[in-house]
Amino acid sequence: MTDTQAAFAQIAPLLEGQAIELPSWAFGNSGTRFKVFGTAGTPRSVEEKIADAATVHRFTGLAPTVALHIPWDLVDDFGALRTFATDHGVELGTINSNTFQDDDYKFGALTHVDPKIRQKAIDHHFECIDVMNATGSRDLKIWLAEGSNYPGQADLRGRQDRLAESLATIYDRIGEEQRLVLEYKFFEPAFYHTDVPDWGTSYAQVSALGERALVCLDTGHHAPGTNIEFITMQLLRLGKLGSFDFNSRFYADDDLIVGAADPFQLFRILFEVIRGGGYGPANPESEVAFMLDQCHNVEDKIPGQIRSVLNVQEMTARALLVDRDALAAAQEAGDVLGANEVFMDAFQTDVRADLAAWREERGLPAHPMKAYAASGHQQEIEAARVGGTQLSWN
Ligand code: AOS
Ligand code: ZN
Ligand code: ZN
Repeated sequence: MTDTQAAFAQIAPLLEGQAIELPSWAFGNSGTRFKVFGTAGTPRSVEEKIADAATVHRFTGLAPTVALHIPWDLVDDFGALRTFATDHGVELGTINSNTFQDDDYKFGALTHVDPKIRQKAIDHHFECIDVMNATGSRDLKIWLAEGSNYPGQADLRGRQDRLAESLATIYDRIGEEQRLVLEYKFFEPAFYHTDVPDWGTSYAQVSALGERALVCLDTGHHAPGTNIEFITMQLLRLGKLGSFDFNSRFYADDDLIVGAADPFQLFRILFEVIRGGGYGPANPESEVAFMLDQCHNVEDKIPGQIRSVLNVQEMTARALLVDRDALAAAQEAGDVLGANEVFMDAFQTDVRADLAAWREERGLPAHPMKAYAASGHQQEIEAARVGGTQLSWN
């Protein structure tokens, strides 16, 4: 046994039960404001999106739940959809609300100056909570596209106060076992100010609500150079990290495959999650949800999602490999380069062969990407899904 194999054997039990939620919209066609390219085999119904998420889970064992977006995934009977998902081996997860595609929300939804429009946006969240009750979902995720484009356009303080009031009304409606997670994003679609631009604002808003209101950290929603692992640490320290929307970015909110742009950043974030007690399988009492929030513009969607969950698993394994005792000793001794070396040793450990063996022991394909390519599944869905209208991410 090599040193790496021995170290991997130690952390292997902690990989058991890792769960990464898939976004239903990742299976739809998506693109930029310039062009949305169609991809053969793209789902034409919510059921086909769920079937695709179930395929990702079948090949990886890592994705037991799928998040829905309302109204994109609106169906008549959510109880039946829940049964459909269970029959395919997955559960329905987080419900995402949508207040960004209605003309009434041009100048805001939960922050709007007009109480009738605010009430309409609140009612939409009530509808999402009804969906959660039918699907058995725990989390209501709120991302708001609200803000302004020009200095002086809006009363920043008034909007923050109205937001607090609207969120309190929504929070009052969620059940004892349910949670509200508030996502922040520093810009887009508004470019001058955003009403929930940063973790501090989200933290202030959810703290005013209560224990079951938490922050959602989307890794693509920060200015370049932001130390996201620091935010991760701080939110865990404050007991307010509810969930991650994982993806990666080079420039803006790119929604690219997690770990693709900066694997080291993903490693650093996951190290802080583990160190802060937020990693579920290692700390069953922890409830930080790992979700993906991605779009696959030019690559096939199922393998895109398989690659994503594997990237998270691989970086989790590497982050678990950090020799915490040696790290603490070096930190306490002021051994700058020694501490850095302990950290980098874990990051630079190649765990791919060990993970392949680990999967095989559990009846999973050793190499899920290769297994999917060889399975013929992509060709099957491309041949079967003709006619009808392919869904796009929104
Ligand atoms: C938007 O930028 C956010 O990341 C949200 O999580 C959003 O709901 C999701 O991207 C689907 O549009
Ligand atoms: Zn997001
Ligand atoms: Zn985003």
